[in-house]
Amino acid sequence: MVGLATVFGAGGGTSSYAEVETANVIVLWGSNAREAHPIYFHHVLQGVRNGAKLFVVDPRRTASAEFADMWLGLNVGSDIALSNTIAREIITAGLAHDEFIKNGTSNFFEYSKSVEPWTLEVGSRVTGIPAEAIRELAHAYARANTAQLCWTLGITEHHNAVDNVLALINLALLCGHVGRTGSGLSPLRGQNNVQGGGDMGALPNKLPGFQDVEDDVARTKFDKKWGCVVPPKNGWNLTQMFEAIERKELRSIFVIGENPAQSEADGAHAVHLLESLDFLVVQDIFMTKTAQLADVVFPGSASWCESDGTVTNSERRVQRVRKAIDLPGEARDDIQIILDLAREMGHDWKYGSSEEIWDELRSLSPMHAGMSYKRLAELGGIQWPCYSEDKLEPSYLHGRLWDADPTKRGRLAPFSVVVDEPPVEATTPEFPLRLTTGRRLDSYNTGVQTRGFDSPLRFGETIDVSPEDAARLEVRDTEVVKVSSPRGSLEVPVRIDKSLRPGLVFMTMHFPDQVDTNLLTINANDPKSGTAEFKAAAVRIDRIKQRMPVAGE
Ligand SMILES: Nc1nc2c(c(=O)[nH]1)N[C@H]1C(S)=C(S)[C@@H](COP(=O)(O)OP(=O)(O)OC[C@H]3O[C@@H](n4cnc5c(=O)[nH]c(N)nc54)[C@H](O)[C@@H]3O)O[C@H]1N2
Ligand SMILES: Nc1nc2c(c(=O)[nH]1)N[C@H]1C(S)=C(S)[C@@H](COP(=O)(O)OP(=O)(O)OC[C@H]3O[C@@H](n4cnc5c(=O)[nH]c(N)nc54)[C@H](O)[C@@H]3O)O[C@H]1N2
Ligand SMILES: [Mo]
Repeated sequence: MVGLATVFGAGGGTSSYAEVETANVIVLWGSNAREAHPIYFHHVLQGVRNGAKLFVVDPRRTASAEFADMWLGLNVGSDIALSNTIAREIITAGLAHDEFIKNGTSNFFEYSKSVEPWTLEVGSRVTGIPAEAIRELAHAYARANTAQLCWTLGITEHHNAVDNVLALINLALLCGHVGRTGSGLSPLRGQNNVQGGGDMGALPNKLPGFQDVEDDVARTKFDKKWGCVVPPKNGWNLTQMFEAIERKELRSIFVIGENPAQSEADGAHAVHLLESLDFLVVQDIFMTKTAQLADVVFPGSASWCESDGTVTNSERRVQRVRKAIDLPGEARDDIQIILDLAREMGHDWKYGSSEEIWDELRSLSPMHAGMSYKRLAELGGIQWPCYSEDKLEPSYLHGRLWDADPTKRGRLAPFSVVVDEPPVEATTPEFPLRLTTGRRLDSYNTGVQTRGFDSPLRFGETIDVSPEDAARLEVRDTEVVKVSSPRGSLEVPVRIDKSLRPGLVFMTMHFPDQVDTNLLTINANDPKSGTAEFKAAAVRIDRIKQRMPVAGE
């Protein structure tokens, strides 16, 4: 969100799902949508059936890559090098969109100078991708009439996450692939409502509707409505909170719907910090590992199918959700628990229904003003922005940048000079393997919601290793090995996997009770967005015992 907000002023994907189905070129960059966003991937496949060329940029030959016209298997953390190389190739081949660059963007000169050293040869050496493949992606993307650039954590879970995103935005600006039907930039969101959470102000520097906390005019609107004084300074993001606990500046935390004891990088350290708090409150639908550390647990808040309200997806579409089943036992809606707490703190906020809360939001957040419950139901969801009840805005954002009238273009979109930087932790002779972590189709995050029932799909944690590394280490499929990083070690079975290149190993974070992957990950993060470098740690694999010779071997 930070990268998009920096360039365009709004932290949301610029296109709609329907546009993906009509694009000529689709690039999945650091996204394994086949496994992590299967619904979105259906739209991608529809696009492919309609003739789109699909490129996948990922260190692993993922399930998504199996459907691609071309897979670009880059070295972990070399995305800026790749983007800068593509940009230079587009510029030198005369394929840049000169008219859009002139009318809709700024800072092109500085940017074009900065990518000058990134010849195909240099780019190929740094990324590990053959020069010809880089050239092919560059030409296809630049020549396409419409193109979609989609990314997720392969881009954002790095210490230079924001620069990585800016590097991708540069390519869209260079080719005019933003601000018009069919072309756009799509960061795919993690949860069904993570976009909505941000839109509603669950960010340390934003009020609902992306209004700045530090904007006095915006903030006092909320002061008035809520009858209290909203703190006038930006708060801390998750990573900054953990740093503040370490400095003993933050002494209590209220966690709602998150399991940081198992999802934070460098897990042993994170648990130690949670234990050091004076007061920890957890509100969750399950008794998580974080809840077990808490002083107070609010159990049984309602899950999404038991509650009434809205969710907002990756294409900024606000949709109604309705209670499908009654709350079990004494479970209560999250909002009711929060309202009770507010009352104890002296604020008797009365809302008769989720619609009343929504209408209050509409009165405070201009980008939601036109979305009444009635209209949301009639239209099956509405994308933001939607300023008035009698109008719909285009399905894509930033069309102003193409306006024939220069006075209507607003702030032009700046190119960003971005510098290639390797991951914080280099591989060394002691820790010679690059560990990257991520997801599998049949499990979800820390497993809280996907364990605990019988499923034929579910399998436990493994460390996925290339056939070459397995042979070198003399480890067999399913053999339990010891994996160590500078922060800790664990034992896990090997899975020999052809999708990995030598030197790269992969684990998920889905089975932390069995194998706590985050004992290995590094506590480095992007100072601008706070995202941790989950995608790059250095590890070693040791055999636990001498293998017994097998008869006949
Ligand atoms: N089945 C399932 N679906 C999920 C989730 C789940 O747990 N399970 N979680 C949800 C959540 S919270 C999120 S945020 C999303 C995440 O969705 P994704 O981001 O698609 O999932 P990941 O597997 O974490 O990472 C994506 C890819 O990044 C690649 N990658 C690693 N390092 C690099 C790099 O340096 N450069 C590039 N270009 N790529 C790299 C990995 O190989 C991986 O294939 O998924 C959501 N959907
Ligand atoms: N190694 C490694 N670690 C990672 C990542 C990675 O790629 N690699 N990815 C990171 C990312 S992108 C993410 S998003 C995090 C995810 O990390 P978390 O968000 O900490 O993990 P979840 O398992 O999704 O936890 C969600 C919690 O919300 C609860 N919950 C669900 N519905 C409701 C509800 O309606 N009300 C309430 N009160 N609670 C509810 C669930 O029971 C669960 O305990 O992990 C991060 N950690
Ligand atoms: Mo996520």
